Amino acid sequence: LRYLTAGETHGPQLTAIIEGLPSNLQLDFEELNFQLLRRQKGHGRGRRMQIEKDTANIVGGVRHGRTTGAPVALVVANNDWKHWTSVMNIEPIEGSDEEKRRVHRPRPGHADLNGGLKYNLKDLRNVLERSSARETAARVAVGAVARQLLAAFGIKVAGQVIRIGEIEAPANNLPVDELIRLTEESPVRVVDKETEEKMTAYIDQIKAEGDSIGGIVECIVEGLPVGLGSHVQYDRKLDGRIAQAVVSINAFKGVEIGIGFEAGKIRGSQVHDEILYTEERGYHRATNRLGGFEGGMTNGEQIVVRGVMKPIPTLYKPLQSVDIDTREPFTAQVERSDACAVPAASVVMEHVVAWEVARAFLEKFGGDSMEEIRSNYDAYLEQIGRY
Ligand code: EPS
Repeated sequence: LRYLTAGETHGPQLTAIIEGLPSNLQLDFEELNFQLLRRQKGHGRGRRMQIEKDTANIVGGVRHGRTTGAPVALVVANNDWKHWTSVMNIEPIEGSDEEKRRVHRPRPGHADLNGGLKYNLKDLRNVLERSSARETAARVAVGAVARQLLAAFGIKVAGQVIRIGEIEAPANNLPVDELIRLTEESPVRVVDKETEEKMTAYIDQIKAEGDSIGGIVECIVEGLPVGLGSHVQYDRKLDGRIAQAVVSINAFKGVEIGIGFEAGKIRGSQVHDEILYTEERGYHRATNRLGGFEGGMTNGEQIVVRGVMKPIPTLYKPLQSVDIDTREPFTAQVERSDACAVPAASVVMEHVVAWEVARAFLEKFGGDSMEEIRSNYDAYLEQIGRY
């Protein structure tokens, strides 16, 4: 199972191709678009989100609502494109730098300067158009398909915001369905109402000061069997793959599994989860401090992953940089940005995690049709039950 995305933030559309899906996966298109809508919401987003109404248009690999086993191609249109048809034209255009909206002033914290130097591009727009977090709309669309595959086997994915800047949400241990329902009602994707109020006021304050703010998000996956991923090779360890996927989300700087960095501060006896057995639950753990992983494999407990997002580097408050035409210093001016995209990033993280889990799921139970996967899955559960 693999995918690629293409497309620029102000281009006509984002495009994704998913290769390796089984046939006969029934797709719920409304559910797919609901996931895209979730990513667009959240307190702290900028004006662009009033322009976009993301929907996934499937243009290959699906017939009469079901996958055929062929690559699935999908497209998410950019409504903002109509304002950029000349600037982002595929054909050469005549006009001044101004008219082409050429970018020669790299923004600190963005891909601009590194990408310009690396690809030898003197118009940094060629970098920023692709490095923009707009691309995460395509990743959510792809992850939403993976999520439906997992849902067919009773696997659920939830997300919540744990921290925005100085404001931390109190820990909760809610059942996954409850967590999904409650976070959905919150503009900052937290359960606790008092925290929600503090966070929204805090984001407003940051925005009023022309600044931006990051945070920490958590993703939970429930309903997984033991043994997705493997201890035998570095690139088959599922926790490692999830870590890569999470840090690859725009602006993410770190990842934790279970208690994560806390594990470096306390003793082994306080970290490891004791093994229990009952007729009803089979083998399981007394606690889940290791976030569902031992030896790079799922252990049957919930996967718990956290990611940290830095503040969006596009600031109304200018930072010092150097013009690539003159090599003279300047202070960057910005027209449009999000003050905080942590709630949206929480949705993105759910989907990149869902993707990695689905990939490992298909490696374990792989088959060309949903029916074949189902029988492999059932046989494995039976084998585990007998163990
Ligand atoms: C982004 C900057 C903003 C965001 C954009 C990501 O867009 P613009 O430069 O057009 O104002 O709105 O996010 C999205 C379009 C999206 O769909 O999430 C950036 O620089 O990363």
